Amino acid sequence: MNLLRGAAAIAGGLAAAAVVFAQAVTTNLADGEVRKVDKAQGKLTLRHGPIPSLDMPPMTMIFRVADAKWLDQLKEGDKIRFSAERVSGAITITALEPAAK
Ligand SMILES: [Cu+2]
Repeated sequence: MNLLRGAAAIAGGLAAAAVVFAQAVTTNLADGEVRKVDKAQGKLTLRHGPIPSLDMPPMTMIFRVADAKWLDQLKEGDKIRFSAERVSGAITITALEPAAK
């Protein structure tokens, strides 16, 4: 009986973790508009909205991107949604997608 209860508790814990993860992904996406693409440096200049995960207000700034190949898909004026994290002291875009039209 104790074993069964333990298994149920673990399953419940995983379900709760999945829900929290989904919320975090949704709320961590910030809006951005591409101002400049620097493929040589692997950097992207964005005019971005608030980034709650970094406690950052809207501004225009330069980001590193986790994968420089993403820059091939982008051009000035594109609207995107993205998440950013501090990686080794540099603010880095860790995920991005085209903004829904
Ligand atoms: Cu900023």
